[in-house]
Amino acid sequence: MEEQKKKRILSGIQPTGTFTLGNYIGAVRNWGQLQDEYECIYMIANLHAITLRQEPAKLRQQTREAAALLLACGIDPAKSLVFVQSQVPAHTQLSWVLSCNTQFGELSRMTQFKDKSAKHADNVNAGLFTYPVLMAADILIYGADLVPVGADQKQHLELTRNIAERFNGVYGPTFTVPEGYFPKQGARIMSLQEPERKMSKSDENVNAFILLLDEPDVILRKCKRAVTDSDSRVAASPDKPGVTNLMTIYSSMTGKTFDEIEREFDGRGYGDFKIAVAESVIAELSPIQREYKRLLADRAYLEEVLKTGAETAGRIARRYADKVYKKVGMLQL
Ligand code: AQP
Repeated sequence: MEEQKKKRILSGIQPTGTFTLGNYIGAVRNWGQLQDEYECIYMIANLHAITLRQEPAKLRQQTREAAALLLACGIDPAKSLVFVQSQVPAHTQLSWVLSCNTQFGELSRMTQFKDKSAKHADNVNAGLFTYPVLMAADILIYGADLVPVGADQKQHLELTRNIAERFNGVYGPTFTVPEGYFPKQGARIMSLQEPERKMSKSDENVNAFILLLDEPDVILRKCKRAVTDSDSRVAASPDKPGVTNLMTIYSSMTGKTFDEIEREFDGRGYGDFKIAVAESVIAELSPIQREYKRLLADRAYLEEVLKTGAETAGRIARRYADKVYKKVGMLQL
């Protein structure tokens, strides 16, 4: 019997800082679990990162660290393609053609642009505006079937689909129109200080997030300081966003349901609960941190993984970019 071709999944993460527990629970942890079922392509999105001002030396270091962290979190370069976005120039080449097939009005409607330009009013650059076009290129250039997206990226994926369909309509079938992939587990983790906002690695308040490389005492301190609610009952509810967020974290770490957690902490108050949350996070992150340190010390290996990844990704991407350039009438060399 003919073996069915695996579907191709593409996802990326920006090297804008050490990954948070939110990045891990919402994205990276799931990525490792997809490797056997799908053909996975994981990109460190350093070109996207410079839509906000970055310190060059720090960005380089964070890019290496992001690679080491992805591998430490279980992404196996023998199974998945791992590479750095800027090392595959075809992404930006395709991005230009796609931007000529994207309307100004469409980009103006993107809520992430509105949010980020309000937050960084001193640097509303054109890259921030055209970010979703580069994201469309990242996806379409691999013919990805599926793209894992959180709520905040849904609109960008919809735009990618529109661009692909429009291009296919004008130039003939070229791009696979990707679908969203919604993982079974993949909760949205909120800030520990302002639980109505998502946990973000670029949050100015360091107590708002747990980083994957935080030491145990730091994790314990941040959990203890996490904002909770006025009563002391461990129970999930929309009017208890702080406790609900901690329960989501605890549930993601231990596999326990909300009901089980409520029973476990019945009558025990927040103090015990916060310590248990911290301990569960420490237990999950300790082996990742050990593996991360080992990998980061082996720079030759990391560079080899990224080089091989960029070469393989580059071959796939080049083929798509050539096809597109030919279709839109560029002279071939
Ligand atoms: N709080 C979160 N809960 C669940 N999933 C999350 N992701 C991010 N924050 C949470 C998911 O992580 C993946 C990679 O995200 P990214 O680094 O490319 O960009 P982001 O979503 O903007 O993440 P941050 O941490 O908030 O970065 P900064 O602060 O630099 O903007 C995505 O799949 C995302 O859904």
